[in-house]
Amino acid sequence: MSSKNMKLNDWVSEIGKMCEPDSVYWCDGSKSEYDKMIGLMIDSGLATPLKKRPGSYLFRSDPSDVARVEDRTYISCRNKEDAGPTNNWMEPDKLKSIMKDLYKGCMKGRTMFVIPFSMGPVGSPIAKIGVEISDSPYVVVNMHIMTRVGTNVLDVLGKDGEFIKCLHSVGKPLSHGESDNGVWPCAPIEKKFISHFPEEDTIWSYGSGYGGNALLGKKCLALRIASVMARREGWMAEHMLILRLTNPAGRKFHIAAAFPSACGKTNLAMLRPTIPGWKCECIGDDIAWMKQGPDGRLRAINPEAGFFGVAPGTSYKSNPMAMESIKENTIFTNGVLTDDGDVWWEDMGVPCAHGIDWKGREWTPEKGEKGAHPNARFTTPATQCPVVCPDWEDPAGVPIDIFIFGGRRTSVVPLVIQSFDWDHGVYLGATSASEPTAAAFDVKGKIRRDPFAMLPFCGYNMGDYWTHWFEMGDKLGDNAPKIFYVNWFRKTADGKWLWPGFGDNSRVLKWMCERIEGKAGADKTPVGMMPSKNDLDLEGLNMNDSDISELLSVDSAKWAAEIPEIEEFISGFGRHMPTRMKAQVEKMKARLA
Ligand code: SAT
Ligand code: MN
Repeated sequence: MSSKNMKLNDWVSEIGKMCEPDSVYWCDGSKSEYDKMIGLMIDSGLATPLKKRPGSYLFRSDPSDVARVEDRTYISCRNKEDAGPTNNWMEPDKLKSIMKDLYKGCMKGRTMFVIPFSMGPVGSPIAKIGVEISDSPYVVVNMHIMTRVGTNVLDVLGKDGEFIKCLHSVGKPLSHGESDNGVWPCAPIEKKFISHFPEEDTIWSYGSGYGGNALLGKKCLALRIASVMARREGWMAEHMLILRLTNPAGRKFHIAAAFPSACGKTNLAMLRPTIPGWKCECIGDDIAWMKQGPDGRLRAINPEAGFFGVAPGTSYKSNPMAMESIKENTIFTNGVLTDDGDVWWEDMGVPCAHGIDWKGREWTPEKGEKGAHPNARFTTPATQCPVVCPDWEDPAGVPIDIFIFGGRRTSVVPLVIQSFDWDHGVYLGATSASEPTAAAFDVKGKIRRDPFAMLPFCGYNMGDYWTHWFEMGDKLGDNAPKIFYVNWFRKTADGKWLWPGFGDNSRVLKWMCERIEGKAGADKTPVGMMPSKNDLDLEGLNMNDSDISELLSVDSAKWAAEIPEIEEFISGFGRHMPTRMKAQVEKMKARLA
C-alpha cells in the first residue's frame, strides 16, 4: 500500500532503505489491526492479558527505559541560541549523521509500521497531521488510543497536504526468525536520542520504546514541535489540562491549567466538585492547542484522544473518574501483575499481598521495594472517562475563560492569587515553581522553576516563548482569559496540610468563576488579588479560622527574599528575556517594599 501523497510515499521509501525492515505495513487504525498487534506481542512475550479487565494488557519495560530521557532530548536548529539555555542542542547535520549511523539497518527482522495520525479532531482547523514510522507494535497500539489513527487522516492529507515527520525505532534489530522473547526491546542509554528538528517539522527518536520518547504525537509533536509552529503561526501549544465547569445557573466556564509534575494535574482534569450544583467535565488532561476564534476568544482543543496517566497514586480517593476509565480496554505498563490476573500499584487504595513486580520478579510488600515503577502508566481512551465533556471533540474548540498556573509549595505561596492583569499573569506563569521532590532531577533544598510547566517541552528559546505570551495578550485584548495561580500544597509549621485538595479544589475554581462574573470579592495584596475568607465557599469544610488565615496569608518579607533568585533565573535568558518580564519584577519589588 501507499498513499496519494508523493511526499509521504517518498519519505517512507527513503526511511525503508535506511532502516531495512523485513516488511512495511500501513496502519488503518481499525480494531482488528489493534487486536493483531496485541496478538503479536502476546506471542513475543511482551503483553500479558489481564483476566480482571476486559481488553486490557500489562507490559513490562526494560529498567533502562521507564521515562522520558531529558538529557538525551535535543532541539536541533541551526542557531544554538534559538534552542535557548533550557534545551540540549546539537547542530542538525552533526546530529543527523550520528543518528543515521544508528538507524542504518536498525529495523532488520522487524516490520516498519507507517502510522498516519491526527492531533485533534480529524479536519479541525486547529488540528495537525503527523505520520509516525515505527518498528514497535507497542507504539502502534498506544498511538491508536492516544491519537486519531486511520486512513481518514490520509484522506485529509490528500495529494499535497503537509504533515509532521516522526521517525522512531526501538534500536534493537532482530536476526532472522528471532523473537523478542519477553525482553522489552530498546537500546542502551548512550544510544538513546529524542531529537527535534523544528525548522523541518521533523522528529527523530531512537533507542527507547517508552511513553513520550516513543509516542511521538505527545510531547515531541504536540508540545516541542507545535510550540515552534504556534509561535510562527500566532497560536498557543501549552502543557495544559482543559476542563468545563458549569455553575448551578447553567453557565459554562472553560479552564486551561498548567502544572509541573506531581501536582495532581490529571486529578484536577477529572475533578468531582464537592460543592452542590456545580458540574465538572474533562476535555483534556495534558495538552491544549489554542487559537483565536472568529469571535476573538481563545478556542482550545485537546490534541490527544486518550490519557497516558501515572498509575501509582491513582485510587478511588485521588481520582475516581480515572479509576472508572481504566476498567477495560486499557494498556498498563510497569504495574504489578496480581495473582488473580489484575494490575496493581502503590497507593491504589487496595492491598496486594503477592504478585509479579514490574521487573518480572515475585513480589510481596514485605520485600520493601516498590512493586510498580513510580512512573508506571495507563493508556486509556478519553471516551471511557465517565465525565468526558460531550463537546470534547468539537473541532472549533471551547472558549477559554481562565488560565491557571501552579506549583507545589509547602510555605510562602497562598491557596490562590488572581493576577492584576495579563502581563502580571505571564510573570506568574514564568516564575511558577515547586519545592523539590524525591525525583532524581530535583536538587535538594532548591526550588525548581518550571515556567508554564514547559521547561522540558518548549521547542525554542524560553525567553522568546515569554515574548510570545505577552504578544498573545496584546492580540486577545479584552477577550484574553483571566489568569490565576494556585497552591494546593501549603502546610502548617508542624507539617499538616492546610487545604483538603481533591474535590474541594472546586471551591477555589468557584471563586475564579465568580470573579469572572464580577460577583466575588478580592483584596489587593502585593502579590496579586486574593479572596478573603468570606469570598471563598468553605461551607461544610470545618476548617478553623487560624488555618484559613494562614492559607490566605502573604508574608512580604518571604516573597521579597525570593526575588534575587527570580532575577538570576530570568536573567539567564540574556537578550531573549523580554523587557516586559523585567518590568514585572520591578513592579513586584516596588509592591513588596
Ligand atoms: O512519557 S510522557 O512524556 O508521555 C509523560 C511525561 O513524562 O510527562
Ligand atoms: Mn504532561
